[in-house]
Amino acid sequence: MPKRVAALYDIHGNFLALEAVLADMKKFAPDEIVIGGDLAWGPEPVAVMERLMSLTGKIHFIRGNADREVAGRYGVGQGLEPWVADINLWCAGQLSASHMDFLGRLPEQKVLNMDGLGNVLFVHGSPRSDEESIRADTPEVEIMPMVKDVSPNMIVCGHTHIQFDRTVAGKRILNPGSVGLPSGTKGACWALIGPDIELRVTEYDCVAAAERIRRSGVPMAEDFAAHILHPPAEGP
Ligand SMILES: [Mn+2]
Repeated sequence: MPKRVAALYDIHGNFLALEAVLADMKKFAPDEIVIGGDLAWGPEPVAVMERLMSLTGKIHFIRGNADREVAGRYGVGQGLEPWVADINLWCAGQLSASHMDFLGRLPEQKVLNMDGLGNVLFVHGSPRSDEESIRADTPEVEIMPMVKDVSPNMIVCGHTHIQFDRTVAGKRILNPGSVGLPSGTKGACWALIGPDIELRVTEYDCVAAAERIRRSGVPMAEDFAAHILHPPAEGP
């Protein structure tokens, strides 16, 4: 059987969305899982970290910008917008030393050899930055310098929270979308990779998720809840 990998990106502390994807994923029995960064920054950092750190099997974690920022306790002094910093420091305050240590040690990239697809590079933002955006409509001329030193023919990236699958600048570039804070889609977005590519949207109880978010104590809880219930068209 060809290897099949589940790619779960941008969970952003949405515990019920993560649970829904993990349950849906079981049906496909993927051989390996890639958790593509931005794990904890959001309404339920502790529950999400506990769940992720207890997963068994072949799990590869890569680091998102938000993981770097939470682990480093970034605030406005490190360049975060005030509202991002509020949430960031609240998350850092919720997490245990072992959660913070885990986030602080994540590698930036992972390469997996996939039957039929060759080597696949997993990153959070772009191959050269965890906070650089590649979108469905990013012009080829902008993408070319981001991928020029990449040897794999396929790149999986996240960060912008909207699914796409496009071939540009000589690379197939896939964004699995966001598990916890998707834009343009209601549900929890992820991807199954190998040998085909399947962009999936797992429906879950967004009303229950919004209720948990309101009780979480996270700053801007109402905005998180509104995002889950009525996803904006545009990604971050
Ligand atoms: Mn990100």
